[in-house]
Amino acid sequence: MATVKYSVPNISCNHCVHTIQSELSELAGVQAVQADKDSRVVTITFDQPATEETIKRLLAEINYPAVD
Ligand SMILES: [Cu+2]
Repeated sequence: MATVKYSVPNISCNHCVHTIQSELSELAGVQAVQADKDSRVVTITFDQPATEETIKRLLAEINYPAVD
């Protein structure tokens, strides 16, 4: 199990937070997702088969690309 934090500058409102949390939660292996509107940071706890790569790919696909 790993936890990562990504800066996601496109987060602008609670709708963004909801979208990110619901989309990422459906990715196999993701255990927990916390998106913060004020800091624009997404914290994700995950296990296999999810990887940083699949998480980042999904974020990019839904128009919330992560910045390292
Ligand atoms: Cu929004």
